[in-house]
Amino acid sequence: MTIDVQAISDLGPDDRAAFFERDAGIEAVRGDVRDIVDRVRTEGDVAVREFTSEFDDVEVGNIEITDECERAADEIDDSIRNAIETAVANVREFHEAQLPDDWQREFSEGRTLGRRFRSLERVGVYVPGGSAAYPSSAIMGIVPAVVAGVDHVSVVTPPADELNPVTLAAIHIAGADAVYSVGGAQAIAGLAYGTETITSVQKIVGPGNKWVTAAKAEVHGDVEIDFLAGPSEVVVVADESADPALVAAELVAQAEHDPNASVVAVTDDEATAEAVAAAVEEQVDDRDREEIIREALANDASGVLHARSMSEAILFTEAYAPEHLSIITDDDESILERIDSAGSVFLGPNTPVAAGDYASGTNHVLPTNGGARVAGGLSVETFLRSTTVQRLSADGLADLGETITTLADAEGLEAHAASVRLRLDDETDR
Ligand code: HSO
Ligand code: ZN
Repeated sequence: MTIDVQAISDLGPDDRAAFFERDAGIEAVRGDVRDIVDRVRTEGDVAVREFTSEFDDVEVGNIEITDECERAADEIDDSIRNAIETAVANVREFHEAQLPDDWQREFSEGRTLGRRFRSLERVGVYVPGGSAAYPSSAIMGIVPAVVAGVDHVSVVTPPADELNPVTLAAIHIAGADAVYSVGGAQAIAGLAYGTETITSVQKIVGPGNKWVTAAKAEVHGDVEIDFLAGPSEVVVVADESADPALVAAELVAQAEHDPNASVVAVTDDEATAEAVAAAVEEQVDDRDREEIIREALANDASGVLHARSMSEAILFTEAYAPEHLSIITDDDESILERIDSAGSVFLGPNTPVAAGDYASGTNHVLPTNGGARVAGGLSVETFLRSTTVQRLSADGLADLGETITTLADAEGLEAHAASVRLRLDDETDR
């Protein structure tokens, strides 16, 4: 069998750990990445060119390729241009709906508090290249930044003898301000610290390979990052009403991303479990990326699991905290109600994960490796900072005076208390 069928109740501690403790596999490259980052930080463009020659085997001419992207957008086939524009429009619309309003409210008499939101000024988006050139990831990283109002969006994407024109066009159409032909850890270091050519940024977002991810971990602290994203994951929760071919297609689709992808189907119906595994077997042969898919399906963190009840399936899913969760059951909404940890959820048989990967409007840059237990994916908020604002009237301060001075005195911060008493005394003098 291409993919294992197992009962959840038969999983031993090691099997469970394989499912629940996925990791981005960056530790092994941390040392090398630190050296690359240090050299780009101190030597700038010279180091960028040298690493590009060493790792990408490209002697890069101009590091900046902003104009090439504009040209690619002009020259691209209409059908591709239209598809990019539709995807951009849907992603823009969904992210515009996320824009928070500034607000102020009087919580009690004379005590007005509020929040305001302002965009970051300069951000960097990593757009993967190579065998996994993803124009869609350009859209997912750039559009929310533009919607948030970021002044300057820089993009880095790995060089190649022939850059992928669709990726370049998508970068331009999504609205990037500057584009650089550099990838890997050297690109992250360039964005973090700036070089003669590359403008430094305040925050770096976007998925990449383990070098990119390790570099994001390395520079974090000097710059903000979104999160450390690993290989793609999907969990499909299915019941006996699900068409096994659709469930299988979801597993096979995300498996084609990466030999380390993890793909899981969980069902409370044993016959469905067997049918899903059989459908996977049947579909894999027809796929272009069969080899990658087979490797991903054979992962310890991939499988078709049979649960004794839907509750057991839900508990498993919750513990797994998948990047993508597809629910193909009779009562998908009630199952959704019981799940808190998932990056993005796809409800019903007509909602393939590929819809969110490309064009429905939600973001596909999502937390992996259980990150969904504590955080969500890219959104407009990724590119905003918040500020709190307050005003007290004389009466508002008088009402709070005792509370503030009591706590300040208890902390031994007499000057804090004095700053309040001074105002209260002033008030009684008047
Ligand atoms: N499923 C990937 C995103 C993607 N799929 C790009 C196709 N292209 C990670 O969410
Ligand atoms: Zn995908």
